[in-house]
Amino acid sequence: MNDHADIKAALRAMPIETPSWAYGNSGTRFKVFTQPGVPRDAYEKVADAAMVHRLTGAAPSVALHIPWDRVDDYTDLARAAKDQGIAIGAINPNVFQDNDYKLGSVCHPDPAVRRKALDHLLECVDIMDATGSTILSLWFADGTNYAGQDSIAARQDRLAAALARVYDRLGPHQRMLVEYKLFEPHFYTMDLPDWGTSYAHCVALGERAQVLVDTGHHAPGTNIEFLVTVLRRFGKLGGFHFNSRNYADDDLMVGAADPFQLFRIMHELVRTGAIGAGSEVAFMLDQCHNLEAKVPALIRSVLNVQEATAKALFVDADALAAAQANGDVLAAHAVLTDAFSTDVRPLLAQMRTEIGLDPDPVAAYHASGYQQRIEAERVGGSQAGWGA
Ligand code: PSV
Ligand code: MN
Ligand code: MN
Repeated sequence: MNDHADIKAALRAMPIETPSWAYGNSGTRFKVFTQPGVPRDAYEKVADAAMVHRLTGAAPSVALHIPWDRVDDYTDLARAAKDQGIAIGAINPNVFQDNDYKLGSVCHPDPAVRRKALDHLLECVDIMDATGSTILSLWFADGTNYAGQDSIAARQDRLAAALARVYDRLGPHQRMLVEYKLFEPHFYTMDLPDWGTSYAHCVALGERAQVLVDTGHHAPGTNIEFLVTVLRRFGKLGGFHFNSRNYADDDLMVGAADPFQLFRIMHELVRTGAIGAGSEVAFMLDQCHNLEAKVPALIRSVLNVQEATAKALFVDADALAAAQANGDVLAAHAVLTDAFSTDVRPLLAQMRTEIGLDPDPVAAYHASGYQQRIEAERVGGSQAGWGA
């Protein structure tokens, strides 16, 4: 009997990174509802991320956001992570929360502000060196609100110049992932609004600059699996920030709003060889858990990614190729929907049992007493940084 050893092996070789900021309090511009037990500092965020990894076996690193996760000694933080079985993942600079950045950061019209932003980006590469991180995740809130507010062309030049300075500072084992976002916080132009602009800057920089696709950062109706496939074709898909959206940058749990879209993305990744050992595509979550408890929400998110990926691995590639070659539209589509309709949960449960994990990580979390312990031990948890 086929026990799908190949599918389980591919999933076991697929790390999914959780973001430190998803463990902290977060909210909307209207209200932050604080939760008991949330981490008070970066060490406690690392501890929660390690718990997610212990239960899922699939989340071996945690992304940091600087300065939200500022510590005195980053080497020590990396050691603490390692002691708990995880590593420090992507370093995310923050060049959007100072008053100085009202008109932008690296695209700001004032060279002094651009310099300040650049210095922070370079400091983040120092933090990569200290923590062993290999990915610098760049998201810029830069943009304008009104036609004529600033020169679009000059801002592109300033952006290119800053990116080049940071790129030159990277070590040979480090890469830079450049994120884009359609709108918000600016509403007339964003300086990196779409994958085309990110792609063009990354091409100009060199092979260690790649595009970061945040699934929540597109116009409604954008075909994300299409752009993912094109980026893969040119070696420019660096990674993902997974989350799901109904309206805009909702940052809900990945796979919640549209699991079929997640499956379609994963299917293109399977087809382009981005799933399994040796993949250069970084799978990261970028979410905010405003209503739901954070650690189990992150566990659920990891499982959602695994489920979508397992279904994509179930696609009968030979049958699909045959149907496509025959121009059999319905048959080709049915190959995909058959795979999407497969209940992969028993296989994933079996995979977990085989590696000594509880088959149901969410239930295992609730049974572990961890939530009760952090609620008792941590008083005055910190805010993720959003929605103050
Ligand atoms: C802001 O839109 C954002 O959600 C971006 O996706 C970044 O990756 C994230 O915040 C962390 O800065
Ligand atoms: Mn993001
Ligand atoms: Mn976002």
